[in-house]
Amino acid sequence: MDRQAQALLERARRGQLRAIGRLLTLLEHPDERSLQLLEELTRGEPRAHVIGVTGIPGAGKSTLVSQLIAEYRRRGLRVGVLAIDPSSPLSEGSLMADRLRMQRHATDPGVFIRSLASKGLLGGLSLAALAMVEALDAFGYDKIIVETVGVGQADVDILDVAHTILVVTMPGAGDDIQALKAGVMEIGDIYVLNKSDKPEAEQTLEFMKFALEAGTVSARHGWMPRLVKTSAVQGTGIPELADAIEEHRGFLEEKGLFAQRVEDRRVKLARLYARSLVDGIVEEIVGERRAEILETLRKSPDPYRGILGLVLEELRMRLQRL
Ligand SMILES: Nc1nc2c(ncn2[C@@H]2O[C@H](COP(=O)(O)OP(=O)(O)OP(=O)(O)O)[C@@H](O)[C@H]2O)c(=O)[nH]1
Ligand SMILES: [Mg+2]
Repeated sequence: MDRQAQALLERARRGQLRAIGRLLTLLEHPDERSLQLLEELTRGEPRAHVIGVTGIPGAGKSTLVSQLIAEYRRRGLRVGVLAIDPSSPLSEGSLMADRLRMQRHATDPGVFIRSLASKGLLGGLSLAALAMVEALDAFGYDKIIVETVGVGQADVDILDVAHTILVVTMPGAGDDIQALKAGVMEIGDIYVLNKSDKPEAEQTLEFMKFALEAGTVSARHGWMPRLVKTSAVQGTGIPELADAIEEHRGFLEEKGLFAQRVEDRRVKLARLYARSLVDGIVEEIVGERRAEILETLRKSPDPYRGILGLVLEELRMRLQRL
């Protein structure tokens, strides 16, 4: 690894937020340098508890995350947050809003917050996010909270490598049954009914209790999903939520699942890395040999087979040189 990266790494290890930020930026793009960094970062024992936060848009996820950060700080823990918005390159606005909502933690050295949008990420969002989780773990953050916007976004498979998944909903709007149908209520370890300060909250809570008890909700590895009600604006239910999260962590550790999920996460990271490298090379080849490809398209009786042969042959050669 070059000197500059080495120096950055040292400062990041000492908890310097700016160094951590710059390091995460290096990890956004899969290349030789980020690969070296990853090797370095994943040498130590993984310790962090990774918490995924998802749920219906506007349910109060970011506000809730901000409250959770405060609760963890009170408990003496360091917190890293990744706010992920896969929806569009136009996400700056909402990301800004998220950051503002969490801004009260901006000057706390025990908290690191990073927004991530798909824009300009060559290797994709999941790859960048997973690499950043490894980094935050290496830098000693006790809790890593990953907030994703929306549910079921195809390219955010970061959620299934989180240790604990929170699904955040809110009262009313008749959205609850929709949410159930959409499978939202199949992935949560903990269901959070936020905005419980609203009058319709009781009814929704009953409905969710029913859904949980009726087994509509599938449990992962025999864990009975918990239901917690919060009001992120009023700050109620937050210690209870943090306790439920700890309970789930205890469950994972007892069953040996805590370490297993770290392994799953690392295997996935390696897979995404490999895929993005191959993708990049294919793009290069198609760009460089465009003339030949067009020629094949015009003249060959089996143009696709021909193009594929051409690309794969070149790919084989370049892979050997890696
Ligand atoms: N009444 C009430 N409003 C809340 C509560 N929590 C959040 N809100 C409000 O709900 C709105 C959305 O909050 P966010 O935290 O941005 O919600 P989000 O789920 O992160 O939104 P997206 O990331 O856009 O999906 C904001 O206006 C919050 O002030 C709550 O507990 N009660
Ligand atoms: Mg949000």
